[in-house]
Amino acid sequence: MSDIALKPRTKTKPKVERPRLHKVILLNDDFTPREFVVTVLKGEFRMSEDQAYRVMITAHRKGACVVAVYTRDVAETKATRATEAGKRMGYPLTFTTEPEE
Ligand code: TYC
Repeated sequence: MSDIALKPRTKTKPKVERPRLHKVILLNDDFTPREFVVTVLKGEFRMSEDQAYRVMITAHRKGACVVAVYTRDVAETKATRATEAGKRMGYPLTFTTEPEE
């Protein structure tokens, strides 16, 4: 009997992909005061007055604006906190998240 040692023909592919990033998106509404939107953007997303104003006015004019991208957990936590800040004041202010392509 011949003992032929065969090499295993499977290869393990190292998986080193970066986690997908998720966008936080600000939605426009007719009720939340502009200044409040700016305050929430500054507080939750560490934006300057100028950056926050630009994001707010873009959402106001176009209906929505991407605020920032984060890993999924961070995006969801920030969107929830920012939406709740509006809810506490009785505003319908809404932040959503979606994965980047
Ligand atoms: N549209 C609001 C107003 O005219 C202001 C606003 C801007 C609200 C952006 C939400 O995401 C928003 N008072």
